[in-house]
Amino acid sequence: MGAQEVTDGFAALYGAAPEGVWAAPGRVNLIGEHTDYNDGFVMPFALPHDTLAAVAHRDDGVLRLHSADVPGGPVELRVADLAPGSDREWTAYPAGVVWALREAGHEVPGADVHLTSTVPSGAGLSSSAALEVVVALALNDLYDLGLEGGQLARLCQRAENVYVGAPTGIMDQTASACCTAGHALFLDTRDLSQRQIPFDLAAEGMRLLVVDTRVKHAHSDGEYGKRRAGCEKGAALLGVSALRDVPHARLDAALDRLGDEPEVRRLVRHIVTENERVERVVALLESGRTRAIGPVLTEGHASLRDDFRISCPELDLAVDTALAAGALGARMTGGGFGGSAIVLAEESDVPAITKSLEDAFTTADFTLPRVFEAVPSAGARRVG
Ligand code: GAF
Repeated sequence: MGAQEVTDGFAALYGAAPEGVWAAPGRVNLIGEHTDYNDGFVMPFALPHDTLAAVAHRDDGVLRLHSADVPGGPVELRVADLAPGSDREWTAYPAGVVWALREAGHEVPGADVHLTSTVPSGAGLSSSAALEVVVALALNDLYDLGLEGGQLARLCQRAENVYVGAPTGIMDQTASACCTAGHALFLDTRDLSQRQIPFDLAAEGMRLLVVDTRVKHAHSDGEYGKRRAGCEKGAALLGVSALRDVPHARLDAALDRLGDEPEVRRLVRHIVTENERVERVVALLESGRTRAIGPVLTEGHASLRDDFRISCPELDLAVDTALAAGALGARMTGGGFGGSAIVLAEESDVPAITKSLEDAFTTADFTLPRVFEAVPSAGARRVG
């Protein structure tokens, strides 16, 4: 659905034209997994899949939310009654954004919102962040709040952490708000500095595939929070404020100090090596050695599977199958426990890799994955 359809949908629903249409994308993360709540490095890029929002302001304290992708009419809420933990439905994400803006002192007296999305949900591709960011950007424009992308991302993260109750980091919202077409975003989650790294695989005869295993994942359940708590425990035992502060060169010494804590050791090893992998990928891309990032991505998968322990049989099968069929590198992407893998491949190998994935999933009696190409696309913007 494009800007015109969502505009027409808004008019049919609310009886008047919207004041504008905004878009915010999902993302894949190239490298840097679970490092964002450890003050570390990440490197996502925006997908061509967007969430669109047609929005009009209201002055009467009412927030009406509707999604073309969810059955039923608009949900009507009073902005003064918005409270963390009060909503377990999809509406918690946009309502949480309104709550976070108001809590930060911004005047948002209400809105009519009509949404639709092509970002696959539950696939580890940040459909929640796209939903938050599109609403935040629309309200920022309509109420002239003057917030820039990074500030909107932080407010959206607060909505997700406090209002929705999912203890996620800052990567997904920043990716949706700040990515640019043709680039991956190198983000330091400690000082939030950003660098846009040119990432045009097609120009070099390569492709990046997303393999959505269709195993649904969720962040508000316990496993994500357990990993986060384990990392914080590791930092406390090592006497640092975050695992970012453990240098890669001192990893062995740090692991020795955690001798009695095998689980914490594994988590620490993943975070410290993953930060180093992000730096290696940045250096390789900046020196034009794009193909050489493949093995680094694959190393990242092994670390997430064996040390961080957040992969699943479907993700491992996708990675192993793609590599056996000639991929340059492959790894799971996003929070884990299902969701998607990414595969870096020569363009000429894509048909064989796709066929191998279908065959392997059929043989394993798994639901067939959805395989599509990911082209680094634009971040959040006004489209109508
Ligand atoms: C999820 C979270 F939302 C991110 O903040 C990040 O931690 C990611 O999992 C893992 O890298 O997408």
